[in-house]
Amino acid sequence: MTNTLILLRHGQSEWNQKNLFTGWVDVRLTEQGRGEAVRAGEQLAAAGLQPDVLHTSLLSRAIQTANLALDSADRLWIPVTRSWRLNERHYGALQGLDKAETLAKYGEEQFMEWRRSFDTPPPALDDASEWSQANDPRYDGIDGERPQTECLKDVIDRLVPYWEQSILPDLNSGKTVLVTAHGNSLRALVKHLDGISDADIAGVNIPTGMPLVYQINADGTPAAPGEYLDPEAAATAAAAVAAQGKH
Ligand code: DG2
Repeated sequence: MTNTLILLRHGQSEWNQKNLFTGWVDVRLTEQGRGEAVRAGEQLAAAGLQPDVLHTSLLSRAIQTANLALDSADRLWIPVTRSWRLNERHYGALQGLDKAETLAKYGEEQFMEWRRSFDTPPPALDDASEWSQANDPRYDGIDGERPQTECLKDVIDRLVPYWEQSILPDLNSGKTVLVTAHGNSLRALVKHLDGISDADIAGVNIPTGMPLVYQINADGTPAAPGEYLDPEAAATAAAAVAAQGKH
């Protein structure tokens, strides 16, 4: 007996479009991103997938995506749980910087270390920065854990408890679960689910607005690796994410 888990990275954001490191900065979807979210919901409906509950991050781009996708799937009414533990990886002092300029300034090795290494966080973001979330009231409940930067390992450490304590119980009560989150928070979850090594996760990229579907066993392991509803389009879009900043 398995239950269905649907992972969905938000649609294109304003800062994805501008090629800026985003992390915890709360940017909105572009028109293209809103279209991607609507299409994701249409794809779910066409595949006969009906989410019973929704889990989102606290960031507007994931929340907007969920609302648009659920609207087009006619499932806007389902219960919602939101958590900072699904937030994007905090990108530290890179938040707000242009990806292409950062690549040119620091070179490819350092750039990719910051983007895709497992355990090297970017430099910490000063609380006085305009891109800091130090005074954002939505995180008042997590003082003590409010990050100034994170590597993928840090994201796994804060996300896996949420997977075990909030998402898995929903799956095990027979519900189809939709999770709308981010490129790196979903890479963290996919690494955990698929047992991907610290080295190999560097090569995994999650495209915007494309549902990735798992059948999950009662013990939280997937019956098989996750599958995109449109694998060809997902592979093309994932390759574009991998190349971000390089052209
Ligand atoms: C992107 C991921 O996060 O960027 O923080 O810039 O999924 O919220 O758009 P998202 C960001 P990369 O790690 O792929 O550069």
